[in-house]
This record gives sequence, structure tokens and C-alpha cells, in this order.
Amino acid sequence: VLLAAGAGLVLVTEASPAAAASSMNDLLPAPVSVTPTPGTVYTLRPGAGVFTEAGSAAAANVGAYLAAILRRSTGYALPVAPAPAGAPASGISLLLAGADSSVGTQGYQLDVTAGTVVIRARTANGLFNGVQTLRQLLPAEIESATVRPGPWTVPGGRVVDHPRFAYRGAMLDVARHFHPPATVKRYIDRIALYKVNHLHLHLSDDQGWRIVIDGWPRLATYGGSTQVGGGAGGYYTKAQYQDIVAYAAQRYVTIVPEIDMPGHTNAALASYAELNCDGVAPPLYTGTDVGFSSLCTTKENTYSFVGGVLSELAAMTPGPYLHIGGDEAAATSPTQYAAFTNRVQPLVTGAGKTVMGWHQLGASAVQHSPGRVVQYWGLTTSDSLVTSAVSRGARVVMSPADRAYLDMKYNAQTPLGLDWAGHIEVRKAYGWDPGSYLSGVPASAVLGVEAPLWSETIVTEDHIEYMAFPRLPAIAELGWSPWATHDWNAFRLRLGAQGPRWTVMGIGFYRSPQVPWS
Ligand code: TNX
Repeated sequence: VLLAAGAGLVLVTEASPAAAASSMNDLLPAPVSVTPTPGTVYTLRPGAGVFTEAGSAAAANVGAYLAAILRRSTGYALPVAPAPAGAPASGISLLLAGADSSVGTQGYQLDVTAGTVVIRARTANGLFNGVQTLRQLLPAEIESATVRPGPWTVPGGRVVDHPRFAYRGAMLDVARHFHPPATVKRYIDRIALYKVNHLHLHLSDDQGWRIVIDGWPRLATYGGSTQVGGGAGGYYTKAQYQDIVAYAAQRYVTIVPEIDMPGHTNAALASYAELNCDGVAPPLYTGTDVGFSSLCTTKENTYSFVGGVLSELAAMTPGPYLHIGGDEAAATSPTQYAAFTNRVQPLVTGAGKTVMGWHQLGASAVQHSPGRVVQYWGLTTSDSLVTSAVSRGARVVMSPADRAYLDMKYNAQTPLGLDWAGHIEVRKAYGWDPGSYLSGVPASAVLGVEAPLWSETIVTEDHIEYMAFPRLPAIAELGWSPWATHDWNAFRLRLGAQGPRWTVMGIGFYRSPQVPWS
């Protein structure tokens, strides 16, 4: 647009409406406590700096992460420097002292006045979570990858916040369809925005093996060479996996790697004939049936294979958990399943890790393993396998398939997804309490929640976005927010307020008719 302005001409490249201010009442997940200061606004200006707790490299890293996000859309320099002693400097401060005692290890306190934004926490993890809240308090355009005009306002007030559950998770099935490292990294960025702190990677299944294991190289090179529908598949080198792990760690996301066994193993069985009871390797598989494959539970060789795989995986995984699957082992008798699992769990602990697995691991014939976590994916609100595991000391991650499965269709018209657990609209994804969902499982036994995205029909990153948004934020809120804040009518408004943010970020989300998208 060319505008005549006095003697000269001014080139205006884009119509740039002022960025709309955000509200403290629109935060998602809902915080423990929000106290707005009506009439007070902080405005981020070109000369602002980011000041981080002096002497803390971790706080400096969170500051650098925040500054990098803010620089893209504001165009400001936003230098990161150690916080001066005394009163917080004008600008944004990330401090490791003075937070309300309620914030614990993951929580934070955020204070916004006319001259300062101060995030206080006991850990850098808490600062990181406070930074996610600050992002949501800035206008949606703050997420733009290119410079925008602002103004960059933050509503005044105080947020004091901490999570209800320690574990908020998402799962990506990279086995049915392979998803490259760049896609996984972007998913990590997006889940972190909603304070999700675990990414479970389903690294092996009948259709593909997606991680290099040096002792068994054909797992990746042959077992990873296809996928559902017969495409080229793919796998992560160890360097790529470790790069994903490091990228996640910088965002306070723990990678939970899964090698599913004894079922869901056709890709491994096809790669090595000796893993089969009859010594004959089956062909690679590109369909979507489940329950037909099994490692040979009676062969000694199977256990040196599993031990080798798990120790290589443990060596490149800093997080505490190795997920050993254990679901849908329909080709294995219950006795053999228990015998197998009772030998595999000690291989996990022997590698220095804690067992995680689907809730079938709770069978009474499968022993407890110290600290183990079972992941519930059933369709009912009482489950004897889970109660058996819990009675012996296990904790539970809740992923009920008819609530938390991001691969279920929203409705009959949804082009992607499956429907064996029903259709899951946003209200259904949101409308349950992880702390009281399973009878006989007290909230104290619930470690958290996880939203799995199985990928039989999920081929591209666009597909991931469409199925995860807006349901992933619903599950994230169930994991983070106090149950007292649970309210569908309030939630749908807050969810709708995220729409412009996703549009700016280029996230192609499902515009649920249940949500008033703003
Ligand atoms: C069941 S849930 C499975 C997966 C499928 C998924 C599809 C679970 C532990 N196993 O093998 O991909 O359903 O929704």
C-alpha cells in the first residue's frame, strides 16, 4: 500500500492492526491461583532485557530460550544477563529465590507490574513453566516467526501455580508411520507450551523398528525399511535420537522410549530369523492388524536380544523410564507372557531404569518391579490388572482410550483416525478426572496423564496437528490444573482463546464446533 505522507511517500508493507491483549483469565492449563491487577499493564519495549538468577546456568538457559522466542516477533535485541542484586531490574527477571513455598519443584510465581515481569521458582524447570505462562499473557502474535508491530502488553497481576500431577505426557507412534526428527522436535515445542513434560516415543511395532541398535543392526536397516501402507519408513540414528533427547531436555521434556514386547514385534522378527521359535523370519508387515506377533519367550537368545536392546537404549536415555509395552500380546499365552515379563523387568532395572508398560503388565503373575508405572488404556472405569499392580506399589499413568487417545476420530466425518474406542470430541476428552476415574485407584497412585497418538492413519505433520489440537491441551489441563478449576464452560472459552495463537504458529487445528474460537 502506498500512502501519500506530506512531501514524501511512505511504503506500508502490510496492514498491521494492533495486537490484541491477552487476559490472565485465559491461561491454559488453568493455574492454581490468578490475581489480576486491574488497570496495570506491562509493555515489553525495544530496550528491555532478560535477567536471570546470577550463578545459575540453568536459569540462564531458560532466559536464552525465552529471549529467542520473543526476538522473532518483536525484533528487539533482548539481551540476557545475570540479574543484579536487590530489587528486580526493569524488564523480565527469572529468579530462583523468593517464590511462594507452594510452588514445589515444577511450579512458579509470576508477578507483572507496570515496570517489571518477575518469574520466581525453586528450580529452572519451574522458571520454564512460568515462561510458558508469560507467552500466553502476551498477544498471540508473539508466536510469529516474523517481526510484528505489537504492542507487546502483559496484563498486570500475580499467578501462583504448580501441577496437580508430576507426569503430563504425550505419545507419538513413530512405528506405524515414521516421523522425522524435525517433526518430533516441533511436537516437543508444542506440547511444552501446555506444560506437558514427557514425550513417549513408540519406537517399535509390527510395521517398523525406528532406532539403531548397534548389536542388532538389521532392526533399523531392514526392520525400519517400511511402514503402514508400504512407504519407505525410516529410523533414528543414535545421534539423531540423542539430539531429540537433548532438545527435549532443554524444554524440560523427558523422553520415554518404548520398545513394545513380546507382541507388536514383527519388524524385529522379520529382521532376525533366530528370534522366531521356528527359526523362520516372517515377511515385513505393512497392514494394521494387531496381536499376531510374538518374540519367542522360550528361547534363551530372546533374552540376550532384549537385554542388549534395553542396555543400548538405557545408555542414550537420561530419563528414568524404559517403556516395555506389553499390550495386546495375543500370540503369547498368559503363562508365557508372565514368564517373559518377569525376565525382562529385571533387565530394565539392571540397566539402571524404571519399568513402564501398558497396564497388561499388572497381571498378578507378573511381579512388581521397584517404582514401576503402568499405563492404563482401557475403556472401563474399573480394571483388575491396574488395581493388582497398584496394590503392589505401582503407580498409574492414565490414558483411557475413549478419552485420551488422540488417534480417535472427533466424529464420523473426521477424515483421519480410528474409531474402535469411539469418537472423541473435545468435551469428552476434557470431561473426566484422572484422580478418581478408576475405582480402587486413589489419586495418590496416579502419577499423571498421557495423550497417545497412534499413527496407523497419521502420515504427515499436518495430520499430527489436526488430531492433537485442540485435544492435547485438554489432556494437558487435566494433568496440570487443580480439580477445583475443572469447568467445561470456562475451559471452552480459554481453549477458544488459543485459536489465534495456533493460527499464528501455523498449527492446522480442528475447529471443533463445541468451542467458541476467537
Ligand atoms: C491399541 S492401545 C494399541 C495400538 C494401536 C491402537 C490404535 C495399545 C496399547 N495398543 O497398537 O495402535 O490401539 O488406536
